Amino acid sequence: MRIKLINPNTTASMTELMGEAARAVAAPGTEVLLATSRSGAASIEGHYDEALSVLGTIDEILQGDAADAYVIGCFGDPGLLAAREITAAPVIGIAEAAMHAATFVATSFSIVTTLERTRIISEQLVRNYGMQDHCRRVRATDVPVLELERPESSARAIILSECEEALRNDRSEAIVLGCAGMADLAKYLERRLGVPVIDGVAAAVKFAEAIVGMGLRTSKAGDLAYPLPKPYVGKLSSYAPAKLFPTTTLQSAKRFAISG
Ligand code: 2AL
Repeated sequence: MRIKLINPNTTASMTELMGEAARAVAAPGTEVLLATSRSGAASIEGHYDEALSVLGTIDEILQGDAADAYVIGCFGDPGLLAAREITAAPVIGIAEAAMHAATFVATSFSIVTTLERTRIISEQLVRNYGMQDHCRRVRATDVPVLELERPESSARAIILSECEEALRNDRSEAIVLGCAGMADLAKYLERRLGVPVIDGVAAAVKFAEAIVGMGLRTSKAGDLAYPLPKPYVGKLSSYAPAKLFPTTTLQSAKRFAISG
């Protein structure tokens, strides 16, 4: 099967790092296609970065490369539900995948993320995904996303120390890494900490394989139906659903709107 791993930020070196983590866990029959967003921010560290990243992700999904599933490789899961609307192929976000994976191997976990402002985004996701009973705490390290890339940075030591704090003080039994750019740290941290450390990129790829393997597709019976046809104007006029999807596809969306 073909899984397209989309990095919603525009830093290609981070896509490569995520690709290594993905390919390390992918089954022999899985081809991981890598895509770096062609529009938007170099790193995603806030609501504005997230909102503007969504078009780049949509462009990659509409590329037409016949992927069996898509992974959105940013811990805010930006545009996840919009992405699920525009394709029937499963779309997995790394934050949702990581939190679910954590619950299979531990009763409780802490998320260790980058900046304070992204901590707040992660806390919103914990609530959205109903993980309040499992996630004991989200911890920020104040490490900017692109700092994770610099070999000479102290990011690794800072993250290790924050994970140790989490295990000491949060009553957590596992760590969820709160940034795709931390994918290469999971095994190192696991060895140092002695508890499961979950990288969402790996988790999302394995869940994508499982969902595709079960023959599941995204439901089009509700809010994840294809977008309703209507005019779009201005800079986004080319994103009008009628310009992107065949009439038959859009008719299924209309049917839901009428009966639903
Ligand atoms: C992220 C991430 O995973 N990639 C990115 O650019 N920003 N998330 C985060 N919490 O820092």
